[in-house]
Amino acid sequence: MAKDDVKLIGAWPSPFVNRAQIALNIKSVKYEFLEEKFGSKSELLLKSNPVHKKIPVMIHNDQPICESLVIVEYIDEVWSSGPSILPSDPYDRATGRFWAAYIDDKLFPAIRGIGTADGEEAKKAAIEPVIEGLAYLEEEFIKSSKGKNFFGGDKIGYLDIAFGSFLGWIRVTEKMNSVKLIDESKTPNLFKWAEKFCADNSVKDVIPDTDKLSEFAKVLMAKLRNPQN
Ligand SMILES: N[C@@H](CCC(=O)N[C@@H](CS)C(=O)NCC(=O)O)C(=O)O
Repeated sequence: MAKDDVKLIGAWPSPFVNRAQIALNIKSVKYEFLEEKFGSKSELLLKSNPVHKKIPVMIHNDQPICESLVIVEYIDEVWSSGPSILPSDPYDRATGRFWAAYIDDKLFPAIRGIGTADGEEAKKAAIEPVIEGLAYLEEEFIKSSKGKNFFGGDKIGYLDIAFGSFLGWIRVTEKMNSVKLIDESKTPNLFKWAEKFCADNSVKDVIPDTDKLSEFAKVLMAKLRNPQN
């Protein structure tokens, strides 16, 4: 068992930070949460992640680890005696990493695009790639869950964390744009999965409440529109 001095530099609304929190919870690792102030970057963050200057950064025994998915993999390797996060089969691991990259590179930017689209037509066009992406993930869920509750089978695994961390923002996007993205009739498996994921002990206190996150989203959007304020 590793010697455990664990600090996590983050902020509650960040889905990337939420990934690290969920992984630490799965492994029952105690950590100190160092909350960054919205709109500024601490000395510790700049020193620990000088390349990207982004959260999350996990500091394990004074060593910084950056990038949420790298952190999740690191946690899985270091606390290997806890429940496994990555699949044991190399092909399943490769597939999980493929979809995690798809989520970060394509799906999340597309979801953000709904929030920033101006006008009805632009909104409609922005929703299309999200619906397409969710249909892919519905298919992947059917393949990889093999009739169980999670992408990872009986327990939450790597792809559950990579995708599930965005559920708070997906719900906020649904609410603020009066659109259903994870729709019970179109993606019934993802719909059930999302409920189970959010109710899990390792997740339920991590994924932000939709109303609270909506309030934060309004502040964030105002700031993006007018960075001077
Ligand atoms: N690829 C990174 C993305 C992290 C990220 O975008 N973090 C945001 C918060 S949600 C951030 O720190 N933004 C500050 C900035 O862009 O300057 C990861 O997976 O950790």
